[in-house]
Amino acid sequence: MKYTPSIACANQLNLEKDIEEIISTDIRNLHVDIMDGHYVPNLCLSLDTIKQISQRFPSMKLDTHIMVTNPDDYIDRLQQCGIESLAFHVNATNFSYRTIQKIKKLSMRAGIVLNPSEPVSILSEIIDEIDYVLVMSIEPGFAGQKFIEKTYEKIKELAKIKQDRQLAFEIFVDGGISPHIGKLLKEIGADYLILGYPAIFDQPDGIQSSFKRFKDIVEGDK
Ligand code: S6P
Ligand code: MG
Repeated sequence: MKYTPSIACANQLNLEKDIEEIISTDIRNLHVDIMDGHYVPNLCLSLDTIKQISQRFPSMKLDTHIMVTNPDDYIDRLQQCGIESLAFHVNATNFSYRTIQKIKKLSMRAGIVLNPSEPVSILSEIIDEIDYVLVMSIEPGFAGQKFIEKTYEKIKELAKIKQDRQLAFEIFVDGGISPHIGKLLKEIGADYLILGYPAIFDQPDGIQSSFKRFKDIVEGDK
């Protein structure tokens, strides 16, 4: 199992300290949310902040989740920020195939995002083109929401497609993931868990120790 802390849930007044604490675990990637105030009614990290994070912490791979109405406008600039992976919402464009090719051409991993109301079947024509699917287990736009239980069926469906069609795409899950939910997600085929408030950021024992606890539960036998 791989783990990606969502930097939107870190202390926005002291990102550096939280990222240093994340680095003190064995985690080497960060989930970076970008919002435009249109696709979702909220704003999040700016491109300048992302560039600074990438320059200050070159050992960290940044996986970006863009919640924007015009994903193509962000691809070049994010590549210049030093991004490793870029996931856009399938319903934000009529031309997903082209957007995927553009991301890959710039040597980034291409991901596609499914909202809770969207079925896996809408990916059927592009699923062999992408590096990962980011399954939203909450409505995008805000951290701190309750995990939507129907997500489990979606993960099982994706894991079955992977197996039946012998595809290599990875399955990321984003939103409301507590340790026990993470364990269930691992058992049914998720590859990456996005870590937010219920995982490591809103915990009294701090990031390092709550991550250890989280990982022990997800990967333990009990
Ligand atoms: C939501 C965003 C997410 C959150 C994530 C983690 O718009 O895409 O990546 O940052 O949900 O937070 P939490 O508290 O839901 O686990
Ligand atoms: Mg996200």
